[in-house]
Amino acid sequence: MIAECDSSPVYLGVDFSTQQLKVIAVDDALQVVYQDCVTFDKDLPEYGTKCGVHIHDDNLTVTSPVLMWVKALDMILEKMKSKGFDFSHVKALSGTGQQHGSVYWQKGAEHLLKNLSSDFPLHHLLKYCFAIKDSPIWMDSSTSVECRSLEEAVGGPQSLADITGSRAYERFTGSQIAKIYKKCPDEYQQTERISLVSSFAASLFLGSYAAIDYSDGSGMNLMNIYEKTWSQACLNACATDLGRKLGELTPSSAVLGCISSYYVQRYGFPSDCRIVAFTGDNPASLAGMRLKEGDIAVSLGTSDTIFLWIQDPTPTVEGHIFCNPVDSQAYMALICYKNGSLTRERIRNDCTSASWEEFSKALKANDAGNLGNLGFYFDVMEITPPAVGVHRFNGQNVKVPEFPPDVEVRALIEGQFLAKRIHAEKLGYKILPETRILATGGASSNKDILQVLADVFGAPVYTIDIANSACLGCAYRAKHGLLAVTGSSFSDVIKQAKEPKLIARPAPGVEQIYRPLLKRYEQLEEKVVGEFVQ
Ligand code: XUL
Repeated sequence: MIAECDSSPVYLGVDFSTQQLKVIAVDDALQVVYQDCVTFDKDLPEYGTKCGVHIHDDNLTVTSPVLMWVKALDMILEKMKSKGFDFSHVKALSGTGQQHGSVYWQKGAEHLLKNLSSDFPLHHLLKYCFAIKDSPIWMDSSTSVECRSLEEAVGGPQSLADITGSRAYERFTGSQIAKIYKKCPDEYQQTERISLVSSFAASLFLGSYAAIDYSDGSGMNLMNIYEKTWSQACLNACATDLGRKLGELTPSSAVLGCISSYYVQRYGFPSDCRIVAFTGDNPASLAGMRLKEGDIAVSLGTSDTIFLWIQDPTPTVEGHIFCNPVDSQAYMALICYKNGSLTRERIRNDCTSASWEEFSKALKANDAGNLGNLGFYFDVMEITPPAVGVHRFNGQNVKVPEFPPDVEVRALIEGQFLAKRIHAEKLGYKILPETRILATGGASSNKDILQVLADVFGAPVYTIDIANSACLGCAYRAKHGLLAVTGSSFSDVIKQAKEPKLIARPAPGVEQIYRPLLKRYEQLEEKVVGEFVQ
């Protein structure tokens, strides 16, 4: 699709996600007029990533090459240009990135960013700009030691959650920075700015360092989520001179400035194209799905997440509270699961000759409840609950070594959704008659998977047309950022956007099947975690 050749405004959203760089353009009526992507493994094979990442030998450290992200940006803009995308209509641009990952800009990098020559691609110009070439990302779980010392420094896990919205998590940026400070002191010394993936991407467009926004900043274990300032106690516990290296924080809908002249000269963006603060992918998804209080979002991507809109948060040691990206008075609660689409793909390959069609058939081969068989599929160390391995139980709660392929497929999908409902209810979420489940992410295009979601939650499931709600949310946020200065709220701005549509209703009678299964699953989960702890 090519943007119309009239003078109507266009808003751009970009998403630096784990496996791809994506872009969506919407017109003034918020209809999608262009979509594109660059897939890291396929389009940038020279970086040797698998699913966009490098898993190191310890199986705990996970990084992505920062220059790969920069080159992906060159590539996608060139692609858009060669397809005739008219950049001159882009009034505002915003974006998002996988949460928690960090980028370490070398001393002198901002000077280079401010003086980019439009004759060269960015990955040439920024080649020597990074003190750490492999950025730690959200899949990393190598920082348990740093987590414990951060919690101890502020009085324990609950105290840290009371300040930052979460107890210490390995992937959160504070502990990641603490590890780099300890293990690579010279590189840390050489770093003049630390960005999140989102603010790093915003910096590329801005041509200077972009501030970290409140919502993505909540995923660092470093920010006081009520005061929206860095917590000095948390900063001190992680590294010296950290406040200066992180820079200021900013509201998620703030206009950061105009686009760098590099993009004006090289691609024809208008020089007054506004850059609206970038944010994390889950907050951006909340915007793209038009989530309201009472809804629950279920995102089925590389990571699975569930999130809710909340007004008065009470952080606990399970799950996270982030500042809300579209309403500065509100918050969002989130739980993240590492074993999402990669585990679904693995089971699809093992059980159904690598076809989603076959996977759907297998899913439908058994009735709701899977004859009492339940499974836990943690190919990699899970976050909630902290456990690893595959654990299968028959209807008598006896551990079994394997299931027939059909049973395995249903056990995986039912298990993933039972876990999500149990954990959401532990966060205080109540399923009411008006509850809507908003599904997004790659697997949300599979109606059979969404039917199981509706059945397990006992609530209707809705989707939006665009599976990448994070990227779409940023195109919406770009327009909102531009209008927010005149007092428009996000909900006013998105009135014109398409409403989510109903995909699945719970089948009659399933409630009676899943109610006892939820209890059993919860008890078995405790058993699995107990085994792991011993
Ligand atoms: C959320 C999380 C992941 C990443 C990658 O806490 O770690 O969802 O944002 O998508």
